[in-house]
This record gives sequence, structure tokens and C-alpha cells, in this order.
Amino acid sequence: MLTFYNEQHSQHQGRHEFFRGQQVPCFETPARADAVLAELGRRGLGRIVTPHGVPLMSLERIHTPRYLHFLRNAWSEWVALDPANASKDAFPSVWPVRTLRSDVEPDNFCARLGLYSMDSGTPLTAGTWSAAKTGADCAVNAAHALRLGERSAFVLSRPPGHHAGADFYGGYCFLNNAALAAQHMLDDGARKVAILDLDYHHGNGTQSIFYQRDDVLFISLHADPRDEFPFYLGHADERGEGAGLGYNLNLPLPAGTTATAWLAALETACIRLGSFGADALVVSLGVDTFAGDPLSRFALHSADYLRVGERLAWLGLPTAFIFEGGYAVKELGVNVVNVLEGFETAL
Ligand code: OKP
Ligand code: ZN
Repeated sequence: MLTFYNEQHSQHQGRHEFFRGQQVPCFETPARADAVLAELGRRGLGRIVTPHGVPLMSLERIHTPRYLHFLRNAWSEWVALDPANASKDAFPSVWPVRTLRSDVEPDNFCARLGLYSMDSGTPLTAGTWSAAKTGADCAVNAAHALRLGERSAFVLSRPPGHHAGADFYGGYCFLNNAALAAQHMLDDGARKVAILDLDYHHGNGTQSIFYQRDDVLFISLHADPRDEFPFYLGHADERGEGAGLGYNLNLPLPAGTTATAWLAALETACIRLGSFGADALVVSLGVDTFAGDPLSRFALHSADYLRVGERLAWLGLPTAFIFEGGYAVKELGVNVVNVLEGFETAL
């Protein structure tokens, strides 16, 4: 399997995140991608490829020009507020919630930080833009590789992407790599693309980007948002809107979900995928469904991920795997690579 590796990923390294009013160490660390890369090497799975840089216009297929402009310049604006900020991560402190206007872009940088973000759990740092941009390059390159005939590709990148919307960041995500991959496959001639989000958390960004469209089917298996991040999206009654009605499928699962129930939900997803008739598949591959994951209350085990890969291979579609969450670093490499190996050996 071709692996597009984001060599800039470690440029994005938050010092801390806010959790219940406290500053705690970041869960989303460079060690995560390092662990997956090391395991790919140990298992001798596929070729590691460095992506070529794509123009900003390619990112505008998914993200608004204003948001991209904000994100690219955010760090220098943060430091311009106060030179001492150079040693502090940037965090928002105010948001335009209900009754406040989000259609007027403020001049004040702190106000724009809030306008373009959804939480205080996502540090923006000096290297965030270069890491996120190179990750997006990986996703667009993977899409092109599939359209040129590769059966599968893996985007080994961080920060992750599925919580990022057209014009906001959050949930550790800045650019929506899965959405970029899907859109670029459509731009390259695919008629229909499906996105299957297997991360423990609902992919609210990806859902929102394609909610009114019938050329991209979005399916997500995730923890019930009543009790887990991103909290405000991911319920079963969200089925799409307008032309997109019927092209969004959420399968929320309760805390304590084990492999049997999770794999049954995957089967439901696969049946819907089969009837959709996609030309290609994008998998938002988070393995924070693992029993030992510090952010999760699901209980999949390492061997289960081999079965996941195998099941996805049976769909018989060109498939781009995009690395999302997964925080139990010791087992992370094995869990991710098990999906990829299960997929490859089933072929
Ligand atoms: C990103 B991805 C933990 C707070 C968790 C955000 C979770 C983002 C998950 N102290 N807050 O979907 O894995
Ligand atoms: Zn997650």
C-alpha cells in the first residue's frame, strides 16, 4: 500500500490543552505518527512516499478562502499581539454562539480565533499551518494516486482532520483531509465517493461539509454525542438535507461497546455502502475505539482491527485510509497497521 507520509507533522506540537478548566498535556502528539511509521517499517508494509505540495486552490475545494487565510496567518498575528506570545500556544476565549453574528469578520484577532474555532482543546502553534498543509497535501496526493489506478493508499498524517469544517478548526483538527481526498477524487472523474468514519468521535466536520450533497455518502460509527465529543452533532436522526437527504448515516453506539456490537454496526454501514454504488471509498481511520485508549469507552482489541481491514477489502473499492484519532500510543502502531494489513491480505 502506498503511504503518503507527512514529514512536517512534528511541527505541530501543542504544549497543553484545556480540559475541565485545567491545562493538561496534549493527547494529540507527534509520538502518535512516529508509532505508526515505526510499525509500518517493522511489518514492511508498502512504500513511504513524500507528497508534492498542492496549490491553496486545491484546499479551497473544501475550505473557505477566508478560513484558509486566517489559518495561514494566525500564528504571526498571535505573536504580533504580544511578542511574549511566541512561547504560548494560541487558544480562543470567546465564540459567536446563538444570537451573536458570525457573518461579520471582526478585525480583532482574538475574536477571529473564536469565529474560526469550536473548542479550547485544540492548541494552535507556530508549526500548525505547515503541518496541517503538508497533511492536506498527502490527502490530495492519495486521491490522485487512486484515480491513477492504485488500489489503496494510506495518509499517515497529523494533526487529524474529521472535526474541521469548511471554516472552522477544533477537536485537534484544522484541515479536513478525508473531505479533501473525497472531493479530489470527484474532481478527477469519480462520480460518487463514500466516506466511512471509524474514529471513536463523530466526524462533525466531514458530515457538515457534505450534508446537502448526494455525490458523497457519509457514514460514521461513533460514541453517542449525548455524552462524548463533539457533543453537538452525530445523532441518528441526522440523515442529510435537500439533495443530500438519505446520504448521511450516523450509527451512534453506547459506552462500553465491544467488538461484536461494533462489527455489527460496521456491517450495517457496509450494506448501505453497497447500495450507494461508490466509485471509491475514503476511510477516516481513527483507532481510539481501542479498549486501552485514554479518550474512549469502547473496547476493541488489537486483533479486531485485522477483521476491520478484511471487511473493508471485500467492498472491492479503491480505498484511501486517512489517519485520524487513536491515543494509546504503545498499541497505536499495531492497531492502525492491523487494519491496513487486514485489507491487503484479504485482496
Ligand atoms: C479528536 B479525534 C480529553 C478531551 C477531548 C477532544 C477530543 C477530540 C478527538 N481531555 N477533547 O476525533 O480523535
Ligand atoms: Zn477520535
